[in-house]
Amino acid sequence: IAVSLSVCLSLTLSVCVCLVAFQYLSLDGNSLNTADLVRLGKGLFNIKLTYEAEGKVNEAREVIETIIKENRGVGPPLSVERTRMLLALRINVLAKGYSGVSMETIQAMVKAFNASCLSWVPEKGTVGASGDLAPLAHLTLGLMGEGRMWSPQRGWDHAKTVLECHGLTPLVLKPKEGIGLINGTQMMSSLAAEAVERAVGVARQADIIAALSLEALRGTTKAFHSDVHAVRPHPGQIEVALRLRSLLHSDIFPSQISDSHRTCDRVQDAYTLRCIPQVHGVANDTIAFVKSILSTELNSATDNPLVFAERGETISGGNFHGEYPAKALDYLAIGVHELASMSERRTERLVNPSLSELPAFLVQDGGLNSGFMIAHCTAAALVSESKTLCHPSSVDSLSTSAATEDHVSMGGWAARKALRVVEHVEQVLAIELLAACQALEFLRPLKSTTPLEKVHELVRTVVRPWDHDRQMSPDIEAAHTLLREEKVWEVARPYMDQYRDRLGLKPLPLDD
Ligand SMILES: *[C@@H]1O[C@H](CO)[C@@H](O)[C@H](O)[C@H]1NC(C)=O
Ligand SMILES: *[C@@H]1O[C@H](CO)[C@@H](O)[C@H](O)[C@H]1NC(C)=O
Ligand SMILES: CC(=O)N[C@H]1CO[C@H](CO)[C@@H](O)[C@@H]1O
Repeated sequence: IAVSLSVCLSLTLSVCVCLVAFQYLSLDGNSLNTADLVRLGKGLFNIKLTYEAEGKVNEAREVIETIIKENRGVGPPLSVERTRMLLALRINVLAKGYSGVSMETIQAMVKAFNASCLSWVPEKGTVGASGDLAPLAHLTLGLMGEGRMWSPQRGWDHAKTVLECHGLTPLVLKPKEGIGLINGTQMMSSLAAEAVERAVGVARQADIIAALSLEALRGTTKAFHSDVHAVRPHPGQIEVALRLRSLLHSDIFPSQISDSHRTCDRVQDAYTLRCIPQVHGVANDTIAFVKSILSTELNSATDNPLVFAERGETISGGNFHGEYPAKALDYLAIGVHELASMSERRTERLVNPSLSELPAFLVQDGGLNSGFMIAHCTAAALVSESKTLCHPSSVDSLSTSAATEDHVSMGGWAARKALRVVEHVEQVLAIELLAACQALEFLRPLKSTTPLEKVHELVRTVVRPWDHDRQMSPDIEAAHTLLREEKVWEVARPYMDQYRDRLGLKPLPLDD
């Protein structure tokens, strides 16, 4: 049984003098999830192979060919965090025990991970068919003491020097071990893990930001009534509507703003307000679907040939084909992009006086100040770029390797562009967050609900109100950081839970 991926609380002294005590995650090739992979990427944990994994790996050691130094890399290297994720994921897959790589080799990889010695891996250059060959080859090259490597103590240096500094010896590949180390989908899957975890974070904060805008635009909460959603019960839609009810005017959290326009004659808001549960809801469900594909992929043997030790047999199959993660990444981009598409329209409503009945571009002295005009343009430009990036890359395929690999997934590009789309979504929502907070201040002295006022307060700890024009990019960056660190979610969450509690509903699920 695989209960192995538990965070062990024991602190262990690492072999390397540069490191102190570290918590570790156990890898066995079966139970890694996207959230833990991201944590490994951040360097929060060491890796320990489980006892069972060690056994399986040892049994499987046999076959396979050495090819390595082909494929010089193109373009910039992967970031430190992403390289760590790639290495961790590769170890996880080898730990499954179907690749025939020797125990010594895997342990050398774990040691390098523990010491944060990371190979130079090019970001580009995988078609994602026969696995992420080029990136994984570079990952291996560094471990062999060739090319460049990074560690916190040495920075970038010759791989050999970096390894030596940490008391590690360069990996010497056993006969036929090369393929076992480089065939597989770990490059696209580790980028996918980062993309999906960031998508989770931004999607739930998008609900909060949308609620702020709705409040600033004096929208109605009628469309979020539970009866409406009960008759179209997609899980994401139900969930988002409930989140909105818990943030907006209610007996539990009354809003003076909402109360002040109770008698106004508007019965229907624009779709980017009224249809938040429907559109944000499907983004939520798409993310959940992609996550489930990835959790299978992260724990799959995707190399080739596979070594079935029990039967003493190797089989050459096609598990290195990246179509699964590639398709999932394309869906992810398409799903989360819509959050930005909605957000940009709401920002337009906030800055446009004929729609908001607030000062033009959310600034007093409009003649002298351009206010949020440029910020809105930025949001529009990002949304437009994402529309191009959302063209699915996995519908493309080019024949490589003299027509043996005559269908490829293009998953590497799917991964990189999904990440870019997620980043754009974060930035566009950061802009909406600033605009909504600014808009709320024109409605003073009226106050919004407690949870939304707390979000406003949080934003004001890092960004001042916009009274005269100044450079806006530091503000956008500060708001983006709040979202990346999930501060907006953290500040609102206790109130959302309080609301659920009062209604006898289960609290929000804990993060995994
Ligand atoms: C990596 O670190 C963990 C915990 O610090 C330790 O248990 C494990 O043995 C280390 N692995 C190697 C190969 O040094
Ligand atoms: C590993 O990747 C290659 C393509 O580069 C693929 O064709 C092959 O089936 C895999 N295994 C071996 C042993 O080449
Ligand atoms: C990824 C994500 O946030 N998924 C959520 C979607 O909605 C369901 C409720 O139906 C939550 O349980 C998920 O966590």
